[in-house]
Amino acid sequence: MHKCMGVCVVAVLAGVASGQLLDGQNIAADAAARGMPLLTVQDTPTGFGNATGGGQDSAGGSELNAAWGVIDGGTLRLSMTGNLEGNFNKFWIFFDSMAGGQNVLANDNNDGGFNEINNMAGLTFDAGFAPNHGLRIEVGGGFLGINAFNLLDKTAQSVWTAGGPSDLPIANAVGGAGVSFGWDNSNVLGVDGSSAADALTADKGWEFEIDMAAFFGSPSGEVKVTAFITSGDAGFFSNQFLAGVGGLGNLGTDVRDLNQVAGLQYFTIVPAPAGAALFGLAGLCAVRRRR
Ligand SMILES: [Ca+2]
Ligand SMILES: [Ca+2]
Repeated sequence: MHKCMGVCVVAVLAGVASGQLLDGQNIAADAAARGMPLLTVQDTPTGFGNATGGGQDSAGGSELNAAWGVIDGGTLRLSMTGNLEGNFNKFWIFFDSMAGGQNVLANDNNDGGFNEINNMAGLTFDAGFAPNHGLRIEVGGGFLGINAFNLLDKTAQSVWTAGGPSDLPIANAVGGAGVSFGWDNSNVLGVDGSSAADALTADKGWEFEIDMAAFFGSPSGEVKVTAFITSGDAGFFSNQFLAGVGGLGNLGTDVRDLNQVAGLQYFTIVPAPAGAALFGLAGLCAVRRRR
């Protein structure tokens, strides 16, 4: 009976947590409550500037600090801490979740914006990573946009648009392509321009819940992810990648093959263990109660 009580308490807490807002805040705690393990931590000081003002325009810099994720039934949960400078620099998230895809980015993709993605043509991902879909995120004066793109049929659609930094933070947004999210762009913690030691102090950024059937067209057993920030035209690469580039400076215009960067610049999101599923725990609790 005492064992059962422990399980019941966990199930109840998890049930409360699953109803929390997607607000881009308290990311580590919310990830823990949602059963999302920490998957990768930034190992590289930001070469794109360290924002210190706390405004939603992330004035002065961009960075990616850490990522958490889990596949919960047909939902891909992905949270990342960091901030994106409000100067139309681009935040790219690429997903490898199914057969096919582009280990080397083609030159005729459609990102739903001005096709800046094609300024990355020839970018070679690590062996074993061939993305099939992605997200393109930007914010600047008077505009904020998140687009979903499909590298298999080379189409794109809008997830969300808004008027710029003044419309942030955004909480519990239900956008196109099956993407729900929260975004708080005011992080001032985490890495800075000289050290990555404090990466895990950042607690604001992005929380995504992606309906895998709607986004990918086909649910998958696991999803590999790479996330990174570029210049506005995507012709210049920062050094803010998840997984990290091991302390390198901005990759700039020269590095076009991530096999030449030590380690893997992607991380893998896997399904929640069956016994840890929220409703599974609740069910176990109910069964034990009846005994
Ligand atoms: Ca920082
Ligand atoms: Ca590599």
